[in-house]
Amino acid sequence: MPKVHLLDYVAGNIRSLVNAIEKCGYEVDWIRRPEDVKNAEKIILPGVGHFGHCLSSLASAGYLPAIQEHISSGKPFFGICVGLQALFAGSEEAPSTQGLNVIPTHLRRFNPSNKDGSKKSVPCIGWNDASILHHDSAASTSASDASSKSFYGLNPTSKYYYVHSYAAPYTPGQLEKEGWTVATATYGDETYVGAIGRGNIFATQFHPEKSGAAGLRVIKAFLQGQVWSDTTPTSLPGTSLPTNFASDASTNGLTRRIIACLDVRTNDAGDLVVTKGDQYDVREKTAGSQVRNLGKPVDMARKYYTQGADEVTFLNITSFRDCPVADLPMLEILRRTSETVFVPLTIGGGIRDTLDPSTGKNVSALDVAKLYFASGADKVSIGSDAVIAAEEYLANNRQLTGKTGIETISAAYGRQAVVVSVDPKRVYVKDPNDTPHQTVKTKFPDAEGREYVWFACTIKGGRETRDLDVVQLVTAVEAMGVGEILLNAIDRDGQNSGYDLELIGMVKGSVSVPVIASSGAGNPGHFEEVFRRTDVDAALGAGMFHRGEYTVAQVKEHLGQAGLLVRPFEEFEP
Ligand code: 1PR
Repeated sequence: MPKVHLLDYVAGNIRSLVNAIEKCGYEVDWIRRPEDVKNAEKIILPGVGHFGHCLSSLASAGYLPAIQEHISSGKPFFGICVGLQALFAGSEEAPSTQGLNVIPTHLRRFNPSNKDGSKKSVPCIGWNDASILHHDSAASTSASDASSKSFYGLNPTSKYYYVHSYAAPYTPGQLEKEGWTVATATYGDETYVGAIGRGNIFATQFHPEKSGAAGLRVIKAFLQGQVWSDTTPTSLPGTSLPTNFASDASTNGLTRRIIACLDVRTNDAGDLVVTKGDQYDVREKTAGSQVRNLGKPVDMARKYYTQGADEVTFLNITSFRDCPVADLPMLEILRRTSETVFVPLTIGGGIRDTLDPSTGKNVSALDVAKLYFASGADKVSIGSDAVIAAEEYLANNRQLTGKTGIETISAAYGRQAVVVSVDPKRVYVKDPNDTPHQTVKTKFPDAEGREYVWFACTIKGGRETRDLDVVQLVTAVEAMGVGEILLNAIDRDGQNSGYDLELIGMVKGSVSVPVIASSGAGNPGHFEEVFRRTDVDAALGAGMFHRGEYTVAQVKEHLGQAGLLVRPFEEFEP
């Protein structure tokens, strides 16, 4: 097998990149010391998390001169995400840290407000373009016509997975004058560099290893040294409709993100199965009340990937009882899933400081998260532990300790890698003054006619309700450094009656990090409803997919036909 060298210097999910490279028919050789760089022909520099952390790790390990030499020698170089950012002079994220300065401009943080006053979530998480090619043919030796050709496999109608808070602003003509070919993405009113290349250098701000077939094509093009090629046609899932919906302006440029969620637990026979309940009760209502078994986790994840799911989430729903360090089968599920599923994977359940029963030693939330990242997860989702941490934060006059799981994982892997999964329950009151918690007037009063509701956080899979409301929780965890909120609703779970729009509106109005709507989806129309009636960033479904009532492709087809922007369907030929 032909080889490519990967630089092994950062924390993060490198496994998916290795899997993607192997899927393209190449083998990975590791660069573990600066001296290894000179033996490499093609190098990929992956990067996750913090610009300053990445660049100072590279600098202190002595890699920067070796990388500079590799680039100037004309050998192929591919930087991914912070690996792209490393090519620039510096970043607002770490003003005192220098980049490689191959491109002498600076990266800036996204502004959460657009000039027209509309909002956008930061970090930017989701699928966007890298297709509007800006190419100065006079300055380039390549005579290709950028408008009809594909640059490193990039496609004008494909979408790519981005996750970042900082970006290289794009000024028309500036980089092209220096001979660069630039593919841009636009987030709200900010246009930035999505991919860039010149000579032997190529880099993407998006994660090609997480961008499905479209991303694998980019990796393959780099590996095969194919700079220019023909474009590949895409279509809306299930139809031949075009996929550029200029009318869907409220997404800030991102597609409507659809997530398939798999609640996983051990059944009574001891096998890990995908299960699903009503209001968090996952046992059958029949005699024997077995744990409902809806299928095998790896097979189901793969099925949803091929149907066009933009992300897959696994929630280990009984991990509060066990130590996840001892839960090797769950790690194995991640490992096997990441071999064939090239979209982001989130894993939740049991991420907290804990005791390893086999050694009697303490294991930190960060150690647990490390195991998950090393097994193929891109994000970890924290439930119960986030509630406890938020309570302590509020009791402590909003002082951060730096010691919570959210803070330690976010510091090491970047905030985009940390999700908080919220499991709220409705609590009805007659009058907002009857509770210190933030209420909303509901369209669905309870049997006693009470019209106000607050949303109480729960822990341990809804078994214990706390005196903490969702707004208190999400604002606290945002301050601690969470990157995204996965917003369940116990009352709606498994009800097939649509999402809790009142809850979603309340949470979206309180934080600027992305929010995923969860619980209650029963048909494709519910996805359309939540996207039209709230500003939510993504929508998750479980039961309706597991029971085979609808496929992910049908949801996307429905959204596309309704004029909402969805990621097109593509296939990859290795
Ligand atoms: O508390 O950090 O150990 O994490 C445990 C995780 O497991 C939490 O994210 C919690 O939400 C989840 N969990 C615990 N018990 C259950 C249960 O169902 N008994 N599942 C559970 C949560 C909610 C969603 C579900 C949506 C959509 N499941 O994952 O998929 O409600 O369902 P629908 O589309 O069928 O309506 P920790």
